[in-house]
Amino acid sequence: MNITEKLISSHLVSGEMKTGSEIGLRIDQTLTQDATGTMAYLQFEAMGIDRVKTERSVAYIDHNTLQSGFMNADDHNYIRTVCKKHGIYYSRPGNGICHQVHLERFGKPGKTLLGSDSHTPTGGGIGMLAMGAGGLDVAVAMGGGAYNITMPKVIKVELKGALRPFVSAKDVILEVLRILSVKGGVGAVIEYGGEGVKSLSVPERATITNMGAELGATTSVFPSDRITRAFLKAEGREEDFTEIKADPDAKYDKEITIDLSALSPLAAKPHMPDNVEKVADIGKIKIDQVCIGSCTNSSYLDMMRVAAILKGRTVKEGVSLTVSPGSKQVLTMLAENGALADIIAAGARVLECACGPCIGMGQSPCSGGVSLRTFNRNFEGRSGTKDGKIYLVSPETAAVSALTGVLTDPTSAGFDFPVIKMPSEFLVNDNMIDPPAEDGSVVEVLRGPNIKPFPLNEPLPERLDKKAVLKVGDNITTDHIMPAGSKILPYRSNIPYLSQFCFEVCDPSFPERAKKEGGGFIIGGSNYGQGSSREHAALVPLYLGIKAVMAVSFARIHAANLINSGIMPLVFEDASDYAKIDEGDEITIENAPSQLLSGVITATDKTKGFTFRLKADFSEKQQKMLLAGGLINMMKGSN
Ligand code: MIC
Ligand code: SF4
Repeated sequence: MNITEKLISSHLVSGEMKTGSEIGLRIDQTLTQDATGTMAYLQFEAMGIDRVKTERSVAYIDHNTLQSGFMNADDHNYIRTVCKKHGIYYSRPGNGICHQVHLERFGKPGKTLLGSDSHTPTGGGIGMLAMGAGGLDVAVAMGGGAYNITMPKVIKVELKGALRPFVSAKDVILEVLRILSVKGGVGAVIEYGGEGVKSLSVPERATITNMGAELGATTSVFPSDRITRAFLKAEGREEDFTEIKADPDAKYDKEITIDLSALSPLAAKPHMPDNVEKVADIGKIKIDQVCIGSCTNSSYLDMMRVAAILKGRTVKEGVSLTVSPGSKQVLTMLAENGALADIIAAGARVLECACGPCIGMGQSPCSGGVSLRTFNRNFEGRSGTKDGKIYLVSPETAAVSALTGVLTDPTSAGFDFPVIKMPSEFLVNDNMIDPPAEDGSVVEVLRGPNIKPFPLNEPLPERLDKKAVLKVGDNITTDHIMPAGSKILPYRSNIPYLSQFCFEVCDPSFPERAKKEGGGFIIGGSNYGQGSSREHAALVPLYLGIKAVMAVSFARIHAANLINSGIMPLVFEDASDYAKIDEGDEITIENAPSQLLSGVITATDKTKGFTFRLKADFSEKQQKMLLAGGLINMMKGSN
């Protein structure tokens, strides 16, 4: 067996390990963050379960830490108290980004982790089967329920050689994105192997599995070996180590080889993570901003390299450099060894240990500004500046460029390469992680006025007769569907308010139109819903009356979120039908429930006078959910 098969078989509770069939997995650990967590815990409460049934569940506060107004602070209090009551550990604001802290303090090789954030595969860096999901699926897992996925294919990435100085783990995942594209991982787990693995530390592996989310993959995973053991030992928890490796005769559906020693510094150009080119080939474009941090590149190793490059130098005039260390552990260690002083002295603007600019929480670049970021997403508008040009690069490229003022290939800029060793002991202090109460019944859950009930759908009607209220193109991200950023994120627990901003980047008139028409259908191209796990990208369309999304193809987590919300993700049987339908067309689906059960839906475009077929390729459980109008309705119905 390969690693993926080993992890799946040891957690399989239903289904067969046959590529493409539905399987149910036992979930050992869960994580939530605050932008998706409020909804997940409201849903968990609605299930009426007293205490989580997982081995470890943790809630992190890292996204909504800009508290302009009472909303975020109210949500933090809600999450804090709901955790205390129901057996969940609570990582306070300031303690760090969920994925970084989870890797440091809780991740265990061989375990499954389900997180309400698409970058949960970071845990694959330590040999976990770590997957992102919508909040509702995480709530079900906290209640002891299985997580259902389609048995993935396994793509092996064979790593050879070792990275040259100034070429880093970020360049490895950018290379994988260049080869496979943002759709290349759909339905697959990306499994790393080969001699080259031995040259990568756990944080470097985690950078690679983290940004594997941008491939659309179910997850990515590395073996758990002596390097993993050393990392866990340095975190004071060697007892959590288990070795996990692929059998010598393991089989894969596809293999690609990357020679680490042949890689050069790369950048993903605006506005897609797979729009990758060599930094040297893009040329010395003038830059306005550099942001270093995010769950992809904020480890101790990354920050130490950045500090060493900046040491004794000054950020170029006209460039704003921000640095956000990934966790309190990282920041404290930098403070104690003096590296933080080097970062500050060079002129960096040090931000708190949180997502910050990555999710548009401040630090939007200037009009048309060029911003180099060590993050994982450069979707249009995500930075908060619609015409901002975001390039995704390694910390080394970012730091060197901040000094030169232009995009610079760090391998040929005349800098000495800082050799940084992984510490044999990290500074462990869990004083910002609050354990749950022994007796939850005495805890009162605090609910501020910002927390509104979540919307519920209705059972699927016999006949749907609605307009195509919106038509969009390929690779629509959840940032298009439900933008984030500092103005909107505080309302993640207020769906009616959020709904005003649905599809704002594509068509600001959409919410009004959808309301006026009493909802309708969305027509999408390929890879509809890629990116984040935010179920708000399904809950808001549900609130606006969307009954189905008809697309050429869907991203995994978003399709699952739509189904959980009772919205049908339907795939054009003949992709050329996409072009024939225009926004505003009247579309009818007769006998919707029985057609759904048959696996194919025939719809009529009354405006154009033609019929077309849509694949309704759902498991039995998903069919039930769609008929009932979503997971919560289905669960209520079966009680
Ligand atoms: C993101 O990077 O887009 C986020 C914000 O972390 C999301 C979750 C969210 O929208 O709350 C993700 O990646 O799932
Ligand atoms: Fe936070 Fe950005 Fe990572 Fe999402 S991608 S979890 S916003 S740091």
